[in-house]
Amino acid sequence: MKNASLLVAAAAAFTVSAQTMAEVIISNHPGNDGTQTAGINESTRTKGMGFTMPGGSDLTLDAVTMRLDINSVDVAPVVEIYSDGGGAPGALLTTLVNPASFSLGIDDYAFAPDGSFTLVGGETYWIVASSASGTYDWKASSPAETPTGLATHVGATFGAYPPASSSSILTTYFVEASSACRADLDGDGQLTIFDFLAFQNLFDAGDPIADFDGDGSLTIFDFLAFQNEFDAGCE
Ligand SMILES: [Ca+2]
Ligand SMILES: [Ca+2]
Repeated sequence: MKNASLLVAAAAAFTVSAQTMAEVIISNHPGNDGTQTAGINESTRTKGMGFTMPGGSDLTLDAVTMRLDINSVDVAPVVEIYSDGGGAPGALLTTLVNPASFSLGIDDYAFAPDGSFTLVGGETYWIVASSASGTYDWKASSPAETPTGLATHVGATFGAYPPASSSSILTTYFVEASSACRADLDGDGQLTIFDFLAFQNLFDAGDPIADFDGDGSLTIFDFLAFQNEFDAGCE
């Protein structure tokens, strides 16, 4: 009984906020739903919006929220992240997961990565919207509103999939991302004693994730590096 209360006290003492709140890194949302839109269909009309990450640390993508005008409820938008191919979408990196449902009319829809997707500092990415079924409009503002934020707008494209032609229509969206928090080993968004236990398990198993000082071997210095990052918290 005494041991149990000690453990609870220890767990409470070790619990600090990991502060892994999502933040908006680029946005021209909500826009003014002007007459300009990008009409998306299954073949000839797809849309790309590109942005460059700020230099420095990597971020974990939480969601891309897009302002869409849905024309039929059985529409199946496809939203993907592409690398940069010289000012236009280059190579497909990941396909985002659609929201649970769509309803007729204009609304905001969040598309989230399937698992974890890292946005690398300084890299350029393109959001590419196409359709597996049906048509919809990705709303834009008139006059055009350039997305701004920590990330930098690099361009817009339109055309057959994947969209390669430069476009002046800047569709309405925002991207949310979080700091990658390496010390939050169990991924619950908080730094607790369970992250210490997770570290110990990884270390004991010889898992390279436990190589926190990155020297290729697991030593006491990895414990110290983990403890330092844990104490510093996550932003
Ligand atoms: Ca944790
Ligand atoms: Ca090491």
